[in-house]
Amino acid sequence: MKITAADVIVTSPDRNFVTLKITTDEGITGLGDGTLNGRELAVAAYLTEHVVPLLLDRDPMTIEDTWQFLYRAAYWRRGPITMTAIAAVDMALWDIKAKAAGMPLYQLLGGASRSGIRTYGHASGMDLPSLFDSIREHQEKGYTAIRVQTAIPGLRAVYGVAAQATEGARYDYEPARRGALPTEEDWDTPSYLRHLPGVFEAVRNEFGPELTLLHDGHHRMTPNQAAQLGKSLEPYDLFWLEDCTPAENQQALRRVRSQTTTPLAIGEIFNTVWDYQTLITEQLIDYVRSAVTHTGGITPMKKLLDFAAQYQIKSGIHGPTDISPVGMAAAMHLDLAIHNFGIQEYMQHGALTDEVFQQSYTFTDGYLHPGEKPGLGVEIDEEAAAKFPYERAYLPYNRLLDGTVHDW
Ligand code: EZ4
Ligand code: CO
Repeated sequence: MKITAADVIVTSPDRNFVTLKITTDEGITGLGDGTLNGRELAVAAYLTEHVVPLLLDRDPMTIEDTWQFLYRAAYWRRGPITMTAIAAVDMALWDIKAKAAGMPLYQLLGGASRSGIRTYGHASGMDLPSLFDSIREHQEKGYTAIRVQTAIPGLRAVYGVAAQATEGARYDYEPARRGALPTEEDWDTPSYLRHLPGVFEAVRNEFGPELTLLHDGHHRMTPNQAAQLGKSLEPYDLFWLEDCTPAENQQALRRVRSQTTTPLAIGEIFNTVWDYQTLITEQLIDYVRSAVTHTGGITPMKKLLDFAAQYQIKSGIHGPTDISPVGMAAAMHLDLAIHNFGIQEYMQHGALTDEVFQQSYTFTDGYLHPGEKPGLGVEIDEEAAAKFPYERAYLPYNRLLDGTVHDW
């Protein structure tokens, strides 16, 4: 088999997505997700200008060799643009191989290790009544695990809180906004550290001990602040505290880990196994949060998760709406196959996205399943995609009360 075409499809139903479609001389096609929120066209250009010419005439069955070739031959290694572009190729090749085998991809990854993929959704509120409503809405949709984000008194707009959107649709569905410039949010860590434990106490009192609760710190704390927060949340039995410190400094987690038993998850902005080397070998985290789309695809994610498994660290694959249905399907096939599955983030895409991407995955009683169609199980309607041209969109950013730019 030979690759005869590779096309980059940029579309913006509900939000921007970059999709690589690889076509073979035997008529089998494969799809890969190359969406990097707020920097989509950089990946599209990397693919179109630098990767597509290398793919033509290659054997699509040589997935490992193609991955190593794209990673090593570029000379310039790692980074989100490169690793997202390589991920798009890797997913598309796995899609082709599984279609050629006539099997859903999870069968090629070792077969199902469980009957369904447990998910968590995102609840948020300006105050306790609106937060409780949001949690109940998620329970009604079937979720048994819920991420809780809340407004902070005195702050105008905080990451992950729906009703604080100054413009555009529900914030918890899409932090990136279409518009000329990024939205500015504000932040004050001491106010947050004072406010958050009371919110979790109220949620526990209202919903009882069995509801699984998570929280995302979005890289905003120092190691000592994160240690304080982890300790103060211990009575509320979190499934995980996510991204408590900025991701670049792996050693920072030693301080947090030694001070609290609150489980720690990290990695949605990581893009290689090297970003986890200290975290995994020193067992400083409990969950790996990488996205298949931003970490070079299914091939390196399987290796990363197998490495983590040796240290009793589980998966918590990133699954916000900025991962396309193709990238979500790739995550689901891995989730079903690996032994050390933890939980899958699942926010659900909008109706326009579902019109462009035809999916075979299902969501029942809080569990996803990738379905039984050969390959990834997702196809793209290119005519529908063409109706939604790219629109520039930026993620927001964050300033402290004195105006200093802070981690977002
Ligand atoms: O901010 O996907 O856990 N999920 C998150 C996400 C990220 C966005 C960035 O594109 O933190 O909401
Ligand atoms: Co996060």
